[in-house]
Amino acid sequence: MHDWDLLIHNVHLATMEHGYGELRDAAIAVRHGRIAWFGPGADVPASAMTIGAALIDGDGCWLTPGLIDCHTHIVHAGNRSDEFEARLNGASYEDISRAGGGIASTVRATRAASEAELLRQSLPRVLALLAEGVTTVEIKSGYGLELETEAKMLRVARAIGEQLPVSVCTSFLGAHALPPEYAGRPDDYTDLVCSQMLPAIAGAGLADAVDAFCERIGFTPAQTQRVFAAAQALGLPVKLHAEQLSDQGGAALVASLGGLSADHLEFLSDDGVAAMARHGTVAVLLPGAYYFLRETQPPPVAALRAAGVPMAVATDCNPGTSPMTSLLLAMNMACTLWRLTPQEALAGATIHAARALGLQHDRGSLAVGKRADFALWRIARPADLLYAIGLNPCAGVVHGGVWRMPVVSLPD
Ligand code: DI6
Ligand code: FE
Repeated sequence: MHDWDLLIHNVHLATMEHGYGELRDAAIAVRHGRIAWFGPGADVPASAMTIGAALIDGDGCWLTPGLIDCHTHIVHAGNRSDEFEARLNGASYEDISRAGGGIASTVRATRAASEAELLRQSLPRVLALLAEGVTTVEIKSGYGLELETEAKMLRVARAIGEQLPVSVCTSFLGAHALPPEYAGRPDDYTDLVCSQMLPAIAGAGLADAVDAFCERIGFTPAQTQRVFAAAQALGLPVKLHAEQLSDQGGAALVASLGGLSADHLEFLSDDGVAAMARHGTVAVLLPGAYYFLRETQPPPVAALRAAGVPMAVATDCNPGTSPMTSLLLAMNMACTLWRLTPQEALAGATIHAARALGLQHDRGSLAVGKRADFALWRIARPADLLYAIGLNPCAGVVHGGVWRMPVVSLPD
């Protein structure tokens, strides 16, 4: 009768539909990698407990949708701990960048690394995310700034999704910074991104979306708009690093184009909030970079909330401004630094993070028909996930209907 493949019983569910969507003493069933049924444990037919389905006793754990880290630069070579140390010993940002440091040093290292080496260096960071219940991760390019290395980064991102139990969404971020070869010629580099890099990346199926860094030290709104026009002509959705260091009107730009998300947003204006609300653009909040850079201007969380803009939370894992591989820590920071409620922060790493990737119909909450991506937690209540710092209560993960223990080791 019930041809379920997997039944997890003796769990409390946080469906993340309508707040936490708490359902205590429940069970959830999977068929063909999708949620087939969930409900009170008492409603599970006795036959389902004895035939067919693999049965997992959740032992009173909480079960949430698998976590989604919707903004990372997790594929890169090398790190910048030398600069971290130099700055704490008194060097200025200028000293470091005159010495060829900053983003340029990651670009050099990433260009120099072989594809296998880039994968080898990136996998442990992804494993750290997976240990905390992440089942979907977005990965950007942007440390190549020329076609070959941008493509290499995105191939490595795809390989991560093939080698580890995680779904990977890729974003082409060719317009991340000006490569040294194009110093002083940002419009020429923008032309290259639009007319050569983007078509080649899209043609190879390497990008699920296109991102850019709209900032005084990045690309102007006009240049960003050209990149987006090229992306949309190729049928790719757009998203933007917007208003991280100054208000460039980037959020309103990406919103007006029907983009998926505007990310960072510390300097977002009231007009930007209104534009995002009007177009249903997700605000992706990245407290790791704010913390690491010791920024003082928080994003306008109260205004975003009042306007009904969905807020996601992500790690922004990158070597320069957020060397962080803990989504639980990012969620805690969003609560502590920016006053998200625990329920908002958990929604930010599940249902709203799914929306930021255009996947809200497929994952991000517990609903019949959605992907069976779950995290099991040994906690007493959902707020425990947001409250504890450095404790990992993940007791198990289901990815695409397949159960595993939270810790995964490196592939051979
Ligand atoms: N914003 C950031 O914070 C990072 N990229 C971006 O667009 C910085 C990347 C780096 O410094 O390596
Ligand atoms: Fe970023």
